[in-house]
Amino acid sequence: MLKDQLKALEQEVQAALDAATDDVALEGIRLRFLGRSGEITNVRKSIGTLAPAERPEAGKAINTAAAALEARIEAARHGLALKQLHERLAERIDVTFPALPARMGSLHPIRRALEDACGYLQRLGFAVVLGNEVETERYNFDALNIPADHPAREGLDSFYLRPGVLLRTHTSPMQVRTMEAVPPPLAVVVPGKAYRRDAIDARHSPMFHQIEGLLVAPGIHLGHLKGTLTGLLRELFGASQAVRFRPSFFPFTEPSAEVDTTCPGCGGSGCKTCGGSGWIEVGGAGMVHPDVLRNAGYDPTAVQGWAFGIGIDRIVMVRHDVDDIRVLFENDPRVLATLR
Ligand code: 2NM
Repeated sequence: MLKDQLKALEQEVQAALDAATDDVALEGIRLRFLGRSGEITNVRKSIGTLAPAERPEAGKAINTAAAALEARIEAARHGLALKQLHERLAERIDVTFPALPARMGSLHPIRRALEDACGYLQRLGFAVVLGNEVETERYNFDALNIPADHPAREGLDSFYLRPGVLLRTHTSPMQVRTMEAVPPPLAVVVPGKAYRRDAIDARHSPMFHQIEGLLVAPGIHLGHLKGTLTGLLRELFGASQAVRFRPSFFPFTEPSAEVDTTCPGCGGSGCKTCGGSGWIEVGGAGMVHPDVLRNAGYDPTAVQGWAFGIGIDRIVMVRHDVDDIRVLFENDPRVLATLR
């Protein structure tokens, strides 16, 4: 009776195993027959209905049957794994299939603008020099005629590392150092980072990029400056750029001017980028102050010079139609890749 029952279970299990095609089905079978509330458990419960003398024999037979079921399921599991392995081994791998293309890096748009500007000025004969971002007050302020009580000299506007030493607020200190090191005539351009304690917003960053140019030789005048800047801005924005000077004041130049160029967004007719004026401000410029030449060891009665400083970040924003400077410093490669 019990024997027949167990025999039938074994056949049932084998039929189910023969039909199973994956591990999930096998696990289902195991639970159905050997699980806590499975068929074997049901048979075990029926032991209570037998005469006590028959019970040990019955228990043994059930254990044997359960072990046999377990073995069949395990064998089926093994057979299935082997079958899957053979299927995978029969897959063909095309070793000539082209690999995924490697993702190319690219220069940051600020770097590209710096290189475009320096490249143009180098072709005019300017030498590119780089300076340290940590400077002394003497080169950052004193040599440039910036008075001791100037607001920029207070810790409020500049990043001081210790008294007398700060992150440069412009790249001009390196121009002074170059004048000290090299006699006139001199034509240098200093690209690089500068630092001011500005709160971060869509138009300001405490770290920004500049290019400053300096030309010193006998007889140099504002006409050369305007011509050079016009050529530079045409290089950066296209052949129809014009340049406009507006009178201004800097301690290190006299006369001084703000430098505007035709708004590349509208070609001068007025748009959102230029606030309707048709012009955008790109920097400042002027004739180097005689005191600055003298401080650097040059004779202002023998040579004259002009200098300019342009903000590269603003130029990149206009060039690539970016309205928030932070986009340029967050450096999400997916965003930068769109700035062509
Ligand atoms: C500017 C505007 C005007 C400037 C002056 C000098 C130096 F070292 F020759 F005196 N370098 N750069 C200068 C002049 C910078 O930036 C808005």
